Amino acid sequence: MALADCKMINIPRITDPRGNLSFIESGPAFPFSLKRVYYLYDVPGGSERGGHAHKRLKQFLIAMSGSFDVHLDDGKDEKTFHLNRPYFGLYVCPMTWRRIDNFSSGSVCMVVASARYDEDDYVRDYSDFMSLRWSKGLAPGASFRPNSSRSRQRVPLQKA
Ligand code: T46
Repeated sequence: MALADCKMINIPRITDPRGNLSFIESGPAFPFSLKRVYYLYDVPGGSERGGHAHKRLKQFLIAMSGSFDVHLDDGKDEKTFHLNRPYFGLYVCPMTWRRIDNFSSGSVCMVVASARYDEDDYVRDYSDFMSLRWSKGLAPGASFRPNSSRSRQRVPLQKA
């Protein structure tokens, strides 16, 4: 459960002169079985969403329309993904702190999730997140140390 496990996944795309079609289904190519879908829309310019982690929830974020940035942090490293195509999704694994900002006008962020809504699954305080990350079994990799230097990476824009 480190940042390296969070990654962009291609969504199948059936191109058609009538309009393209993409689909997501549970199966070997998808990292979890789907239980819930929700979406953020009508997001005012300058808004920030997220600012929390999930203990167990697995999520897949897709820019259905427009674009936004997803900043992920596993307590050691940070990575920013720019989502701007409905045929790429970002898999966010459990115990990853996320912030979403830089929403373009009219953007829609759809989230496919592995479980129903459960407030107990949220970690909404960053220091609680770090404490949990340090507790046995949740540290992101054997080399994870409190004072080790953090890496910051910006993942390049997705091409059309
Ligand atoms: C995440 C980002 C991308 C529900 O009642 N049911 C739901 O399924 C969800 C997702 C939320 N809610 C309620 C809980 C809060 O009273 O909706 C309210 C707003 O939720 P929150 O402040 O958590 O919204 P975001 O945009 O900060 O975070 C949401 C998801 O909660 C989170 O899982 O990763 O979108």
